[in-house]
Amino acid sequence: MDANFIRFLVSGYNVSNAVGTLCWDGCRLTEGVIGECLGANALIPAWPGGQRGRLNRAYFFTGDERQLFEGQYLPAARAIGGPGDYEPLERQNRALRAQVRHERETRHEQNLAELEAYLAQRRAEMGPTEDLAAFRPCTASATTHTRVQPGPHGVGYVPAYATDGDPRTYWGADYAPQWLSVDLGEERTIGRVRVVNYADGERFYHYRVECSSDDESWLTVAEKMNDGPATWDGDEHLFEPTPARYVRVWVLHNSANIGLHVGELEVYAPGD
Ligand SMILES: [Ca+2]
Repeated sequence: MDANFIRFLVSGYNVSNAVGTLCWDGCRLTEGVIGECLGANALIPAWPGGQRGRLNRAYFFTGDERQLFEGQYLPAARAIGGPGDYEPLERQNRALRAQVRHERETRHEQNLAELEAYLAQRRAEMGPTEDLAAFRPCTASATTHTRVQPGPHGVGYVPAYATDGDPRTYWGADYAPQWLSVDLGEERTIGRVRVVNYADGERFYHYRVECSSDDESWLTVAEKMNDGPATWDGDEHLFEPTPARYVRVWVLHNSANIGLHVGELEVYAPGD
């Protein structure tokens, strides 16, 4: 394959996106293309299987894939007669890439605004609640966000979904263990938590619930280590009255896949 064409290919968003499209179609890239792409600091898009070029260099075109690739994308290369043609194309493609990045950032800001509006609406709909964790700020060890599954508002399965009062919106992170923590705002005495994961009728989760007054030393107050299937009602745990400002769920296992999920984390005072 012509080296100039590969440089042209990886310099332009549209054309390198086309490579991504081919990847989604099950295409694999040759060692040479991977090397050129990495040399040009171009991202090789992830495709089913979740691999990226830097992690796995063993991609090769089959005969059909090569035919598809050359049939669809080599015509673009014919616009290049030499280095003099390549440079303006590269400038144009970099400008395109900058525009796409700008549009993506703008969209991200819009999505964040939609998430905030959604949370405000949920809060208004729910009204007063005994749940000390409701709409309190959450943090987490990680958050799942992929272009394939960008979450309800396009910004990932963010921690805020764990305290929005809807079990079916959830925080998510991949590869156990992961934690989600809610800040109650001040130290409270608590005696009951309810944890909802994600329910499909079969899968089960293992998790541990801890609380802390200083976000540093933690006391385990509840756990679920049995293999009972997760439900949308979740699991309720009663324990001795305990002072806590922070309540944290370590999700240790999901029997169905690599995702760890908390749909709701509710926290109550003893007797509530
Ligand atoms: Ca939720």
